[in-house]
Amino acid sequence: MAALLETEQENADSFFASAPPLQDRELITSDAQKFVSRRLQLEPEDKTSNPRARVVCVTSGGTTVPLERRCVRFIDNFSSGHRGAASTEYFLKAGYAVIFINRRGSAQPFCRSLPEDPLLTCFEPDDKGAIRPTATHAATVQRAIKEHHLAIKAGNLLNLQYTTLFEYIQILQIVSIAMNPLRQNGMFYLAAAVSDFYVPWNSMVEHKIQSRTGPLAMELAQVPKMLTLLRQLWAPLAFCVSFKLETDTEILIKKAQQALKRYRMHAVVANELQTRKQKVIVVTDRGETIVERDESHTDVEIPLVDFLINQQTSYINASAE
Ligand code: 9Z3
Repeated sequence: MAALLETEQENADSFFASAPPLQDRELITSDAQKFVSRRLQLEPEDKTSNPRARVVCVTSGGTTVPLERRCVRFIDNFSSGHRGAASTEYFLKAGYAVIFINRRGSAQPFCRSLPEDPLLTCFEPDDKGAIRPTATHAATVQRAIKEHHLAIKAGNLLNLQYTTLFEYIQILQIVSIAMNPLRQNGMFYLAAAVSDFYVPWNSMVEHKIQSRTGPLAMELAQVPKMLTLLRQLWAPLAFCVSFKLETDTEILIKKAQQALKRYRMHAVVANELQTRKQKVIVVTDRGETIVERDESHTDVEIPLVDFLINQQTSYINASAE
């Protein structure tokens, strides 16, 4: 394990050394630190079973991999951010504070049932030219706006956005280190679809790749496995949940079990691309638990978040013994 950590640390060091500097690094760091200290000061009576003492970092959406420094083209993936946005709502409902690290333009909490172009579809001018929600969408719009502002005003939701893989990893590191003082009351719920391959910044061309030079051959480097660093260095006592996505059901559970061991996760949520909205399998060191949405087709994130909250409670209680 020490050798693995050393290798991952070296890979990560070279990744961070060559990554373009994160814009607003100081602001993100101080926002994350302030958000965590507010929770630490809440001091609920019973810290072990009270979700109001807890903070979850939910990562959501897909990272882009730029192909040029002055980026015209990039590699992207399918993730819509629905899982992360829905889960954020259910964690907030359960009393958690949420740091929502999400891809710019991906699904947002409380806005999931709005149409794709909400501003133009949900609002219309009245006779006097004032803008009002349309009758069809008034209730949904009001709920979304109210719930969002309530969560922000109460200091329960911090929204941090990324686009590239470079931004994502740097923000995750900042947030993890800020969450370390929460100890077992911190949770990581890593639902973002993070690229496995990338073009290192120091080998990336500056300008738009020209098409007249013919077919393009590129070598992509492997993204360092940040889970090892998160678990061992950045926030070693936090409850850590990663996600495993496969399109081949045959290998899904095996890969999730491997991830559980290799990265010392507390739980790995295994999901298959086509059925991810109906069913997931949570792999822990006690075995596999199938979690499905109910007959009324509500979100699978309801039972999933509930299950993981209970797992974290057991983990906190076991650590207190
Ligand atoms: C997931 O598996 C998420 O559940 C989904 C959610 C991305 C499938 P949507 O955003 O979909 O609601 O459309 N996330 C993790 C995927 C991932 O990249 N995992 C890595 C892997 O499988 C491990 S960190 O190797």
